[in-house]
Amino acid sequence: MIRTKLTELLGTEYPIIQGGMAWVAEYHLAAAVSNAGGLGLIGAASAPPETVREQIRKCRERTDKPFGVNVMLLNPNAEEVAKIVVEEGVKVVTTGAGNPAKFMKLWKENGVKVIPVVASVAMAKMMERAGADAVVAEGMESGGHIGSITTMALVPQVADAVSIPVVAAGGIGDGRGLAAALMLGAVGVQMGTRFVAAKESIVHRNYKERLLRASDIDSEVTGMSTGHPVRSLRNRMTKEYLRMEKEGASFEELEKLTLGSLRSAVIDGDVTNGTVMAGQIAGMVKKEAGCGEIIREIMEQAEGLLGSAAGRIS
Ligand code: TUI
Repeated sequence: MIRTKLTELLGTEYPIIQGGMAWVAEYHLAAAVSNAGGLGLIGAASAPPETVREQIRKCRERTDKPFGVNVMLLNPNAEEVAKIVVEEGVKVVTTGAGNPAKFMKLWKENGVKVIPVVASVAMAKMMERAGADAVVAEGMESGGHIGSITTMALVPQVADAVSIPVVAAGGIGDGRGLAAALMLGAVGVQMGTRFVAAKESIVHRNYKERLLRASDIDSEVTGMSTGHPVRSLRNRMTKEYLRMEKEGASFEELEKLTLGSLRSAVIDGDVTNGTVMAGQIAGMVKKEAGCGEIIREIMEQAEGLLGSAAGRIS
């Protein structure tokens, strides 16, 4: 049994949070992860605020366990989503791609646990000062919008810098990753890519199959020049994007290439011209499994490793 400050904070059975992935983290997946004993998240991303409300209600119909909402701060409607989360009585919020300080008062006054995703020590310290309950330290192995430091380097530095619990994310896909994260000073993990391949994940069959046949070196980072680096699986879109970036294309030209491209990959299954966001552990995800099976396997492996490690040293 692995009980940590994270299971205590969230009221979950296991110290595993599902990533708040745009388009992917909808209520079927979130409810499945929560029912399996982790913390499922609805990714508000750029969805219309009322859609987020519906998603929350549908998730609640499917689970009586805790679940949360991820608020993506680049979303112009983030403030409305922030209020909906409170109105709907959601207990946990994670945030991504920005600084959630301006929503902190609203959330804290309404008893919402706030767990910002950060990619640097400076942001982690700022979030602690602003009243965050924990932080997710996300390394650049992650899929989607990323920072520049690896999980291995980031997590212990964040753990040293703050007194609130730290959750590790980026490059974690099995029990070895969870055990290692605990060794780095984290109290749990957030995983995205592994859950994209879950049976309950609604991503298009093409997306799932592309992920399942990906190797370790199949992801690329586009958008380094625009200040919004994004990791996704190599395809015609990433090749074209990187070629244009090398030739000094403008932000607007590059944006045109990826407008609506995540949706077209996740929903329409266009894995050639769409954005197939996935982390560097993509090569480790070899089978589609239910969330219950995924979480049980991770917990058993981590418990075994932590037990045997303790037995190997003196
Ligand atoms: O947010 C994520 N991952 C995401 S968001 C997303 S939607 C999107 N799609 C295309 C382009 C841009 C966004 C897809 N994947 N992860 C959490 C995360 N947050 N990683 C890094 C950060 C971050 C970055 C800067 C957090 C704070 C931050 O602060 C900047 C500032 O000072 O405001």
